[in-house]
Amino acid sequence: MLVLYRCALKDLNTRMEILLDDFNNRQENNPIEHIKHRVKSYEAIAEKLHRRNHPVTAESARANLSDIAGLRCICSYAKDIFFIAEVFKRQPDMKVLNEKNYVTEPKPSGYRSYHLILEVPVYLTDSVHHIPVEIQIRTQAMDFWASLEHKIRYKYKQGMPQHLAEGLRQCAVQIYDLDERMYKIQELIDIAY
Ligand code: 0O2
Repeated sequence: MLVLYRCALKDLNTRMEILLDDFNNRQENNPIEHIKHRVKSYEAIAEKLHRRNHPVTAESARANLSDIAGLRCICSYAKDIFFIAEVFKRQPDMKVLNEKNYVTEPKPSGYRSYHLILEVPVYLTDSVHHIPVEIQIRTQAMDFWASLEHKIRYKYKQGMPQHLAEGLRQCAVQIYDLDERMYKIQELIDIAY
């Protein structure tokens, strides 16, 4: 089953790389800093199904999980996030299954990111499969916060102590402020040159 998810991810990754080439060709400011992708491990799939009280089977994973294949696109500035999301939403052979804007509406934890679940067509020798892939689009600063918060949260299986959660929320606010200040500096440079 995971072969199909790997194929869908390859397709989406190639589309991202084509965009990168296109930006470089046009000699425009490249909004993409880097791209990461992964197929969830069997263990992580089983753990998530179990945690959500779903049967731990391949069929159940297909039906209940939309992030078996995941791609993360790291952008320079927050405004680039919406631009990249629109570029993908416009591609006519993919369907948007779900969209979550945690950039302007962060989660209570402080988490900011834009999530798109896209259905990617995978053409095999004798069949076509429509496979969901989760794209997370965020800035480097948002990514820095999310990966550290994820590691810290993982350590506290029974729930993070309140003071740490509050500390992380404050860091998320400061990080968003930093993103905006860096963008303002970039705008000044754009005006000057
Ligand atoms: P992991 O270990 O990263 O895979 P869904 O997962 O779509 O069925 P949910 O939780 O409503 O259900 O989706 P949502 O909110 O879009 O979150 C999906 C993923 O976003 C999570 O996957 C995390 O990777 C990331 N995420 C969401 N909230 C937070 C947060 O508060 N902190 C951090 N660091 N990451 C977050 P998983 O499966 O929960 O985890």
